[in-house]
Amino acid sequence: MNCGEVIVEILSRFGCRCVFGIPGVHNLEIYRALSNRSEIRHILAKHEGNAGVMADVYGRLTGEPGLLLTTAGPGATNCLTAVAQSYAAASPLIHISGDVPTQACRWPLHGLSYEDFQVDTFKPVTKWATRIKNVADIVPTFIKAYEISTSGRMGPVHISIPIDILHSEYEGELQAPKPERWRVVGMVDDEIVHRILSAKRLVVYAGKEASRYQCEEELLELCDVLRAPLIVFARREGDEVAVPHDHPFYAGFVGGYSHPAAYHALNLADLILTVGINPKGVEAECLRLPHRVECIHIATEDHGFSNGKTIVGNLKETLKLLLERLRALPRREADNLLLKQIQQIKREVYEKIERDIEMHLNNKPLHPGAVVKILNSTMEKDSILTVDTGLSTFWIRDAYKIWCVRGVLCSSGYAAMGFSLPAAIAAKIVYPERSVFAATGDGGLLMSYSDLPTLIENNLNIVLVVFNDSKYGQVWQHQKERFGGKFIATDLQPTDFAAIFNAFGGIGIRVETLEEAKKAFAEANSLKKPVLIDIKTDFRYNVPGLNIYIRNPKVELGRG
Ligand SMILES: Cc1ncc(C[n+]2csc(CCOP(=O)(O)OP(=O)(O)O)c2C)c(N)n1
Ligand SMILES: [Mg+2]
Repeated sequence: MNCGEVIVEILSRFGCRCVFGIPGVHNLEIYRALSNRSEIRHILAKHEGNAGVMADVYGRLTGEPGLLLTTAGPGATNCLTAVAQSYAAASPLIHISGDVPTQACRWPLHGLSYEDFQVDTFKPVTKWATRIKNVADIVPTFIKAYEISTSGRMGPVHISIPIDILHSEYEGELQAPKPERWRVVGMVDDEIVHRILSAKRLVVYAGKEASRYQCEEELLELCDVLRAPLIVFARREGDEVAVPHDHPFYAGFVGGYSHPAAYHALNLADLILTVGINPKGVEAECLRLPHRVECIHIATEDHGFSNGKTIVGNLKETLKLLLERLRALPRREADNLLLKQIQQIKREVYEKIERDIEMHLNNKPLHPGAVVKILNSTMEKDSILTVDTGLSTFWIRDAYKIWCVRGVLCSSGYAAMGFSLPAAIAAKIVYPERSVFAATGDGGLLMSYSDLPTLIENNLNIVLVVFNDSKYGQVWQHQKERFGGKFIATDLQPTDFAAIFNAFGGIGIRVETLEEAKKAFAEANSLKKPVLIDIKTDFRYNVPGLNIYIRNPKVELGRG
């Protein structure tokens, strides 16, 4: 058996069922081995950047590492942005890449001036990056990669495999058991339980790692048991931890901008129970506003928080234990007034945003909020929406109604355009029975549209919604604020994306009015085929949330 076959055998034993990638000379032996396997599906991407996003989202939704397979040099570096994004998102991912030979000449095919260029490139954007130098290192490397990517703060790892190693024969018997998952349960002692129960105004605050450990159900149950509000961390793109918008304990998001309900709850809290927040970033920064409060942190490692105790463990397992302990005790007395106030503020915010959109509902080109309203009425309760980076992102954050846990996926802080199409592909592969919608600007689609054929080849009936404003609208808005009437590099040529999708063999529908848009969504829903709805939208409207949410100047720009 050659090392390509060994790698695929290891992946199979680890339970891997899907790989996203593109072949090339330097990874062909892995492809040869994949061609003999039916248990591992391969999704052929058309750009490694898209393959990387697919692997990232596959990892987020399954909890198993997403697998990304590239060839050496350009194949590998093409996915650098996606791997960096998965690092920012704390997504479990293993990037396997072909590489130049161990004894490469100075400028080998796909190489640069030194052999370790590829692995060095990925070091800063992964939890671990390594180049396999000996055949005997393959099994331990893959075991370590799996363990690192799925434990603690999850994230990507990179493995470079020189082509000569890949072609070598593997001697001896293959011992590669599936590594044990990291299930350390944090110490929930009496003191902690007592402190939680005795808090007057307890707030539960979930960071993005809570979503990577798929804790949404436990968080909602915890809030129910404790009768405490839940606030979640949000980047500009939207909630990192997606829970139903109308859940009685959900109080909104905090971040560079904070929802007034969440801010109110945070302001009054005498104890904050955090789950999966990163101490170095905005997630923790929010807690200092407007004052420091005692916290109990449930975290994947001891970050040295100085404002309270930290319980280290697998977030889901630790929450389960905490729930078990709390369920056995008398219920905590709820602050009903606070809970009422939260619901009241949430209602007022929704109404304000609705009013803002209603005023422009029949305008042409369409108001982006009008499109979001149609999404709200078209999507089913368990539908998944993937979101790109651009103006549509803000409209979705403000006006879209999430109905189910993990119902929205966004790029998670790294904010790379071109996320939503490949993210939707992965979501549909993980959940073939659920409807999946992808929202993107025209600019975002131009960055990722090489994978439109992937929808058709794999018969993935995703509805792709294009907010087509012939602009880098979000950048235009920034320039409007800051350039005193001058604009540069924001115009995009008017493009008929429906025609492009039709040319690829999909169903493209172009719409300009509200009625046409409603009809197109209804049609897309009934067709059960890949559909692209190209909607002419207007980039000039101010996003209402910016005047409603509370700005955190310290974290908004640059660090927000
Ligand atoms: C990969 C990448 N390049 C550049 C940017 C900067 N950027 C943020 S939003 C944006 C414009 C987005 O345009 P579009 O997708 O058409 O959405 P719109 O704002 O027009 O709705 C740009 C260029 C980015 N976030 N990611
Ligand atoms: Mg645009």
